[in-house]
Amino acid sequence: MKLLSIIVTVVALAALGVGGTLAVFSDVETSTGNTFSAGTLNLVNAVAGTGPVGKFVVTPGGDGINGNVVFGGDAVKLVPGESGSITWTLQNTGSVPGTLTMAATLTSLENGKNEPELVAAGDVADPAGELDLYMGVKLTRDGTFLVGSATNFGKWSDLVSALNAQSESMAGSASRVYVLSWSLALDLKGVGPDNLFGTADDVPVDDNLVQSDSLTLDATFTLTQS
Ligand SMILES: [Ca+2]
Ligand SMILES: [Ca+2]
Ligand SMILES: [Ca+2]
Repeated sequence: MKLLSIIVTVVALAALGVGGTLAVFSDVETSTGNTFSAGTLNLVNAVAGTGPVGKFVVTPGGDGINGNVVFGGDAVKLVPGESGSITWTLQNTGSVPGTLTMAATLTSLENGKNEPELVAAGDVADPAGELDLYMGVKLTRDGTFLVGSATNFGKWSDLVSALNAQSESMAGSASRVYVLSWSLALDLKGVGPDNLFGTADDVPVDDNLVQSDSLTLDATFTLTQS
């Protein structure tokens, strides 16, 4: 009877796993490599230009580098009958979509008045500098006219307004190409009520009004995560 009791106890302990291993069902799954990576957003401005031979200098700009086109340097000023262009190629070189906006200002200077400008043209009490009033401009974005048309130039003030109104979505790697074309007609005129040069309502002026005048366009391009 005692021997039977011992045998039963050993069997019971074995059943509980005491003093040995017990194989059961099991399974293992993993979740390693949970990773968080920030995207990139970077605007690059490449500048190109065309103009009268020997009368323009292009600084091509780049990533973090100011670019511009200077027409009529110190020794080679512009005269009526000339034209040119500035091309801004703006690219989001990052991976994150952004919205492109612009801030543009125009500074117009008289730079003194010689006898033809002051006496013959009567540039006495006008705004400072008139070059911006009689130089026609066009602006396109990816080939679509924002100012002027295929046949007519428009006003500088409209060009500045158009730049400041830009709000363009730009996916990663996307580009926008803006082209500013300008023309100083051989016979200068005002735009007239339709705000376009080369139309019937243009207003004749004395070309000497723009002697020595200059204008500067400053533009800042901003790409913001969208
Ligand atoms: Ca002047
Ligand atoms: Ca003037
Ligand atoms: Ca007109």
